[in-house]
Amino acid sequence: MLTNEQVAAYQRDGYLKVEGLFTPEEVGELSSDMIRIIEEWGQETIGWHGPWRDRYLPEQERQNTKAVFMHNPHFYSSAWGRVIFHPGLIGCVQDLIGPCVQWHHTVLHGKPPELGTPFPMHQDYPFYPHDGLDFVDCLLHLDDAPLESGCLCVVPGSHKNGPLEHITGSHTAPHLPPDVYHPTKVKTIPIPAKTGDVIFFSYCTIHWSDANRTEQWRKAVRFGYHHPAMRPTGHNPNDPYNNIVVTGFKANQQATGN
Ligand SMILES: O=C(O)CCC(=O)C(=O)O
Repeated sequence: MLTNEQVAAYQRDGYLKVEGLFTPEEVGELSSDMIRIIEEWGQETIGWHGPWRDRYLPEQERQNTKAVFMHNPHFYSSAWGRVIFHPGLIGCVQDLIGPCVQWHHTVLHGKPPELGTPFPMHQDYPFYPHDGLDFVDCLLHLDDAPLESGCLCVVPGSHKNGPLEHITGSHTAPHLPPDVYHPTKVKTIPIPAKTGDVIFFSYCTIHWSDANRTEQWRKAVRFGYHHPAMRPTGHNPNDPYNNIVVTGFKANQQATGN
């Protein structure tokens, strides 16, 4: 699936864009189902709460952004159930973390036209911390995402520092302290994308995205996959931790002694 150069780039930079991984037909079915899911089950919010808004938006916009988040679209659509086994998607993840892959989540980040919400600088690690680093987030673009739509921006190589301390609490979504980590202080690389492109990134890669200031939707769906031996931190080690294995076989290390 991926070339050696692509794998090396992911390991070096902490992200990799694969263009056209999904065909127009594949995205077409997923997109039309997602639009129906949003219309029938979705809810518009302002996006992530928190004091970071003061640092990323002018005053008149701070509480006026729009977002539609949709967890588990497979609860509503079989196309979204099948896609977690998409051979191209899974083949790329296998090249990055090994032959057996466990699915963790699927979530839509929809930025509606005219002030779709921004996201502050953060790692995804604090949202779902696990005891290893082989966790790949995959952002499938259901729409074109030019710069002005608030495309994903990353800090290349930032995954190498591992998990960082975030501002957390009931008042905010986890985010990095803006006095140190802010697009005006840290160089970030925008990754404009086309419909059907997938951006793979480590859950330790620092990223953010700006508001959608276009008249078009910018819908992107994040799939999370990890090595099956990884477990969420803070859970009792004797509790089972299983989820859908999308390729390969999850060995029982205690049973096999391997
Ligand atoms: O969709 C975006 O622009 C940002 C998404 C994001 O921050 C994430 O997937 O953690």
